[in-house]
Amino acid sequence: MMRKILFILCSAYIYNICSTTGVYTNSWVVELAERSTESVERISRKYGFTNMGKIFADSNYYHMKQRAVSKQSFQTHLHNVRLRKDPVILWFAQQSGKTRKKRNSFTPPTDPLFHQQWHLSESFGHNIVVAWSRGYTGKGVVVSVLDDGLEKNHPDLAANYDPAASYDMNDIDPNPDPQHALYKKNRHGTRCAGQIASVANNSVCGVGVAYHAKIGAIRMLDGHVTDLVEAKSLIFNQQHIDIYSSSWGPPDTGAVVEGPGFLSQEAFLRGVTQGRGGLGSIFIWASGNGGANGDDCNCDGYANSIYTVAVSSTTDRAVVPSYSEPCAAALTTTYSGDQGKRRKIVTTDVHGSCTSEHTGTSASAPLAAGIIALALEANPTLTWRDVQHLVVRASRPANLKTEDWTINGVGRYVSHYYGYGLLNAAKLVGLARKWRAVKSQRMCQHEIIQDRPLIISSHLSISWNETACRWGSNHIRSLEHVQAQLSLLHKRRGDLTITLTSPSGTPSNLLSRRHFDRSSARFSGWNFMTTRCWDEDPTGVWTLEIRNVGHPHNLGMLTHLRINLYGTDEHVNGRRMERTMIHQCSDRNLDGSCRECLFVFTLCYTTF
Ligand SMILES: *[C@@H]1O[C@H](CO)[C@@H](O)[C@H](O)[C@H]1NC(C)=O
Ligand SMILES: *[C@@H]1O[C@H](CO)[C@@H](O)[C@H](O)[C@H]1NC(C)=O
Ligand SMILES: [Ca+2]
Ligand SMILES: [Ca+2]
Ligand SMILES: [Ca+2]
Ligand SMILES: [Ca+2]
Repeated sequence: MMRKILFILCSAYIYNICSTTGVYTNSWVVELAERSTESVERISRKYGFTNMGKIFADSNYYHMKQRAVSKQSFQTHLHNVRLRKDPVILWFAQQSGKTRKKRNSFTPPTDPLFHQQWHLSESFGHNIVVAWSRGYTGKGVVVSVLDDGLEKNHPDLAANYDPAASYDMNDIDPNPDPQHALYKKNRHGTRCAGQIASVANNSVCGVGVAYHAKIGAIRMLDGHVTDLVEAKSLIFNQQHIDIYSSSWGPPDTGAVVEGPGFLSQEAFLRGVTQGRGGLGSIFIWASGNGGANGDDCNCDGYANSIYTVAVSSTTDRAVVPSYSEPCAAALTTTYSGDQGKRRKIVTTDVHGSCTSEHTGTSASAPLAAGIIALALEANPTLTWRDVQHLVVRASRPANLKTEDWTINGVGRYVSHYYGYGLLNAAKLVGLARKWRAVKSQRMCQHEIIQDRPLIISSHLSISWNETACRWGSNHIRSLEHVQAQLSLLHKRRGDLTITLTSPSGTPSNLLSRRHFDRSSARFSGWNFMTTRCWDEDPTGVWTLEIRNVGHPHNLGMLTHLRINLYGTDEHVNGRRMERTMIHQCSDRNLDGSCRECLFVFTLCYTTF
């Protein structure tokens, strides 16, 4: 009984069933003692078989189909007990599917620059080739790059170009082709698009991570970027586009605190609630290139939005690149370029060419978008929050170097520079297939400091005992995002650091010192966000600490602190893993349909 329930849970997402392997079928082969037509008919009637004919013309072996038995059954049918006792039946065998693992026949793409795409190669740990060899290449998934345009006739992009995923918000026309000025080459969007979905095996450049995905672009950075332009871009054709890849944001000077305006906030909200038929648009975001300016991506309201997946970078040497900025909102990491003459990313470029010079967190977001496209192919029913849960689970510290790795309250390594680490494509698609959707999002909100302003001198520490709305309908057992909404004033904003520590002892640097931020402007209800407590139980004592690490005579005032806990009442990390049986497509046709399908025992989440 339990097994059957497990089967239903786990097969809920399976949409290709083509053959039976590893389970008993409704076919029997029966050897009869008598050869007459009458005796064959009699046996058929007696056991509810349909006679499908002889196996070998010169034998008494008959193929019988049992109508009353469901096509795939976990146990040899009770019928077999009766068949065994029948004197007319000499021998029989209920046919069971056998596991025939297809030999791994994957051949790497033949594109001339593929061997230079080091970030795709197996030795660099994104495990993209493994995901490809399992048949996931982005088929049926639509990605759009929000940038400075896309050269839609580029020989390595044209075949995957999707006009329905494209628009020109700068010139208000459907053609997103980049416009070049003498002083400004608008090549960024074309480079990012190539990372995601440049065509495989066409003798041009290299390949995209999701080389069978559809790719479009919203040209929106080459003009006045207004709240309206951003909002229209973020919700453009949201029932068609699955993933929006954005490698832009407020200036990375290390002195700016800025986020989406009124309309863009609405667009994000409508994206996650209405996009993809209500499953939610997937917004992938570059965490920012302000590393050299000491910037912190928690001062970037796009990267630190709960609706975006903030992607950080590492290099081929697995070190933090100089441009990379840390923050508690970072979720995952992909490869990008290193400085100077060191290796960068090989992709498409404008004027039909290829480049080996693409870099920055700008290059990391599209790479993550491509990898997540593979996961959406593996399981198109994932919600925007499921995707974040899977990214947390499929990111690994690997060999990424930083002093900043911490183990959080549920035993995961997490870093302000890398989020949960290097995104593993094979792991991501594997988990995506088995993942059971998380319950709808809850928010538990508490006012901590409201009408008793506190002076910030050198160190201000505030602790509170969080009940996580235990007795209400918003009780949260497993955290997703946590926001600390702060209003404060300080003589020199950049001298402040803010740390939030969870009951499990996980520290999140909500704000690091920003040397270039000399402003005395206030944080006015700014949402600092952390993803570092993902899956932790929020119940217990939290501590928020504000430090002035600059001149001790500079004072400040904290006027408001509100805490927003997001998550569900499910103990998500405690979902039991059970062995169970699912169908798995081991080989696909070019149109995405399943050519060869396996029934395999695999680990699966259960509700028990
Ligand atoms: C690319 O070409 C090779 C060699 O012809 C082939 O084995 C492989 O399957 C092709 N890959 C794709 C993605 O078309
Ligand atoms: C926090 O509150 C809970 C429930 O009221 C209580 O059991 C626990 O002892 C409190 N912890 C502290 C440190 O005050
Ligand atoms: Ca145009
Ligand atoms: Ca190519
Ligand atoms: Ca920044
Ligand atoms: Ca985010």
